[in-house]
Amino acid sequence: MVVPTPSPIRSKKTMAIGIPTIDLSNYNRSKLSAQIVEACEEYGFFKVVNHGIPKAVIETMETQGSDFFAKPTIEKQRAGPACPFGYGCKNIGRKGDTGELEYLILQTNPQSISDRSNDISDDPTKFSCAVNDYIEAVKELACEILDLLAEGLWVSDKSVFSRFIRDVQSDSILRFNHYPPVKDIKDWETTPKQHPFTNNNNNNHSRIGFGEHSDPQILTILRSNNVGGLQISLRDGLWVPVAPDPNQFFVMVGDALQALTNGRLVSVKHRALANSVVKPRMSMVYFGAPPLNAWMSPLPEMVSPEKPSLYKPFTWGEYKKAAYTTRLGDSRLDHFKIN
Ligand code: GA4
Repeated sequence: MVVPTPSPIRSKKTMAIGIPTIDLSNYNRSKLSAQIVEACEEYGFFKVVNHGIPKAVIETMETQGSDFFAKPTIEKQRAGPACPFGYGCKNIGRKGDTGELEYLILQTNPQSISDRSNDISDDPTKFSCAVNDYIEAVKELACEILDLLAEGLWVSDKSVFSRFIRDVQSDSILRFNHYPPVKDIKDWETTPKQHPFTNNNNNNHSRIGFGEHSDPQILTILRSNNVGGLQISLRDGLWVPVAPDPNQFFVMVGDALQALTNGRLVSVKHRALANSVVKPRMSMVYFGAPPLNAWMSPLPEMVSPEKPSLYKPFTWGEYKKAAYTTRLGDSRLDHFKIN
């Protein structure tokens, strides 16, 4: 059973529902795996509690992120531009998308973190240690969830998903997003073009922190401070705010997992709105990805005469390359669909 959150979300077509919450301390493994599959089929999104990641690992990492964003712009720019790794401000991707945020994107292998840490922190060793510890912890969490998913889907090879992100060549990344508070909310309320819930993230004055998109990778593990802003899109198109919870993690299905499961699990469309509160929102996001040469063809168990393959086989490298030619809000997987 998926545990509903205390304040139910009401959607046009559905009854009272909540964002699914998965308790990883549930000793009944088959029940747990069934819950995770259900959440990934229905929402492509869930919150995980009792995840076992020490608070100190999360807080040390948060301090590193906050210290970096507190630096003067000129210093932060030493870690940029983000092409695609490093510090970036407002520009997202290569096709002109923008958002009200600044960010830092890192490759997850220890060597590349160490190489970049001099431009990011005044104490590069401390920075590298904090980031490596955090990555190890969230990678393990992602692998545990992926193994449970494989079990719940009755796939014969239980490590089929987690092996991709455990691979030394894994293309996984880590991203800090920093959303400064929006100064004068009244401006948007009086100007029709700048409606708060616009989806047009090309508008420089829009309230969009990070526009609507699905993540291209396999699985995303997101943690934020206690400032809200994240919203997910339900199947019927309704946008639902996700209450922030600094002690827990949010998990998102990415496009690659949707392809591997032949569309049984769905990648979730999500976005982040800028906030009017005084405190900035900061999220730390791990994107678990396969090696560039790994094939993302639907697993044999997910294909049958009744459910033929929905997607042409592609490597992660091909998908990633194609993703960078799209706008943020595009449905990228559609390009790989078999008619
Ligand atoms: C979305 C998920 C990750 O944040 C990201 C993003 C990347 C970027 O910001 O450079 C992309 C976006 C993300 C998907 C489509 C392309 C690439 C911006 C963009 C328009 C780092 C990623 O891997 O894909």
